[in-house]
Amino acid sequence: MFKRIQYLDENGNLLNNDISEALTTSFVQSLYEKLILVRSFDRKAISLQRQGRLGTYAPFEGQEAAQVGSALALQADDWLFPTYRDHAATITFGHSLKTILLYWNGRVEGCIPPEGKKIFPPAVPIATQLPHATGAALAEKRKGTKNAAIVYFGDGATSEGDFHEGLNFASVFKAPVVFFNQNNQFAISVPIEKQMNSETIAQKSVAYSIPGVRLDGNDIFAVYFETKKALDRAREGDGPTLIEAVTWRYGAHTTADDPTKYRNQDESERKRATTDPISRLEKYMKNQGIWDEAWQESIITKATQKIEQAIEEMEAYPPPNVDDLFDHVFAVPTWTIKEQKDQYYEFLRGVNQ
Ligand SMILES: Cc1ncc(C[n+]2csc(CCOP(=O)(O)OP(=O)(O)O)c2C)c(N)n1
Ligand SMILES: [Mg+2]
Repeated sequence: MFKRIQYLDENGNLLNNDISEALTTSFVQSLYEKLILVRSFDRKAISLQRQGRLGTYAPFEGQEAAQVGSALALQADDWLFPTYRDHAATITFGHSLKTILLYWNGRVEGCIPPEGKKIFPPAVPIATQLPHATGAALAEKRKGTKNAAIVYFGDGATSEGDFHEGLNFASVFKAPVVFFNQNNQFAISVPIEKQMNSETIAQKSVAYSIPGVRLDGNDIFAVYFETKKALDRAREGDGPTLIEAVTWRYGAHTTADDPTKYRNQDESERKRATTDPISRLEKYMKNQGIWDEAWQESIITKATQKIEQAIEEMEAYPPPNVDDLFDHVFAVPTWTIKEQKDQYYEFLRGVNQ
């Protein structure tokens, strides 16, 4: 019913000639550069966590094209609602690497977007961000702007009530929001076939009479151009779209789990060999004669320098303020929060005696 759209096949062949004019050398090279930066960052973050320099971390390796391609389709005044796994998207839209590192170090500064950028803090309670995004989009519509919102969520999130409430409300009120699903086919250890009977996630759009798009999430061209179309529709007042980007996470759910306990990791390695989003773009670029090893080396070096500098800045921060743990939960703290805060200070006094 919903065919998976591809613009670029696994061998780097362009399947959609309508976009060839837009694929200038500088655009394609900038996509590749972004993919290299976020993958290098992701790998480094895992190693920092292993060294005890980050608290925990949720890797996205394998999902880079889905995140970079979609976030790149946004305009500067749009909204972005991420989950805990969407750092490649938030980096693409303007978050600094340092901010992401601060977040995973448990710092409140890790939730603050750059001046003027509407990036929400990562949502950890699954699917809660969908109604938020619908609300923000609706507010833009009421104000009469042409701004839209994009909201990221996983396959598991589509089994939550908030997913359905977000879509229903957006559909009824024609909110300018793009529901961007990354179907990495696992919700922690639960494979998609054990979680839902629906064949696709895109088909869930039918229930709300909104357009549904199923695409190859490892094909950065399909992701970028299809997301742009959906955002344009939203801006024109035609309402929301549900996009399902079919992808795979190559690694663990977070640094706290071991994927070999619930799936055969050989499958991930096989998928990497055939569907890796970066190799696919690289093949296309080689076919076009716009990729060579010296250039690749130079962008890897640039990415590494940027990452090392962000780590230095993150590690130079003064110790966090304990109050931050409690003070940002409610505008007016409840008695339970006050009690927990007092108890924690009492605990710290005991530790420091
Ligand atoms: C409301 C809620 N229930 C359960 C959890 C625990 N939990 C954290 S991640 C996760 C899986 C989510 O899977 P998916 O939506 O596919 O996103 P992915 O992690 O694959 O990116 C669950 C169940 C949670 N964070 N929030
Ligand atoms: Mg998932």
